[in-house]
Amino acid sequence: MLTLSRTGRYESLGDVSPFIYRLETWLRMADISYESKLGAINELTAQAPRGLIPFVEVDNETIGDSSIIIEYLKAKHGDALNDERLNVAQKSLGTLVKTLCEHELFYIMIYGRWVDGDAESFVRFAMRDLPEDQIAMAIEAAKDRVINGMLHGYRLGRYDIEFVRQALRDKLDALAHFLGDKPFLFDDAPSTIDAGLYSILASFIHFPLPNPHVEIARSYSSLVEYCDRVKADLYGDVDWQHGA
Ligand SMILES: N[C@@H](CCC(=O)N[C@@H](CS)C(=O)NCC(=O)O)C(=O)O
Repeated sequence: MLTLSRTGRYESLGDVSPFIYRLETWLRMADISYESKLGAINELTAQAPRGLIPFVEVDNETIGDSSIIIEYLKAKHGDALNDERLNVAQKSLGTLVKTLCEHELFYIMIYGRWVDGDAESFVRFAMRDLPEDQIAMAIEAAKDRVINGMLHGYRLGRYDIEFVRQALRDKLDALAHFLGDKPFLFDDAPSTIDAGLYSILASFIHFPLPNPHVEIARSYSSLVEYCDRVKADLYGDVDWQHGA
């Protein structure tokens, strides 16, 4: 049995980490069974190969990185989503969409949660198990690591909020264009690219704390329908209010 370490559901959000949610979504799309081990985000990153989540335990090995894990499982179980049906143009678009989702949109999402939104509420929400006397210190430490470290390093943190909001609109315009009115990015069945597309879009659209990025994303009706449909199809068994 494969064990997936997750941070757990948070109201309407699948996981605080869009990369964990990407992998979990892919496992569900591919119908590969798994058991979950829940942990706080800092505990999980401390155990993870490269310090990055997700990681899984499978075949007596610990494997990290959602893409490496998916490739491992495809080699083991076969191409359950039939990614090989895609032609060269579709595969090339898939590479671009994957990069957009895992890099630009990921950092824009971080900016939305930490700079454009209320970072303190987010930290309280994500670290809800932390005792109250440790919260203030955790908030300061997390802000320093994320805003001064990660966002400054990626360069997005050096831009003002309107610049980043427009960057988000540009990315969502492009994704809504390529999705069109199809059920999934390429046709009427999910591919591996849809797992990542869904997980990052849902990280905005299904994010339970309002912030301007969430509002922008929710104004794209086709993207909202896509996220709601994938969630209903794949996560129908989850009790979103109480489910872990
Ligand atoms: N390419 C990796 C990216 C994973 C990643 O960036 N995970 C974030 C959480 S969403 C993380 O572990 N961040 C910890 C850090 O940056 O120190 C994958 O696909 O798994």
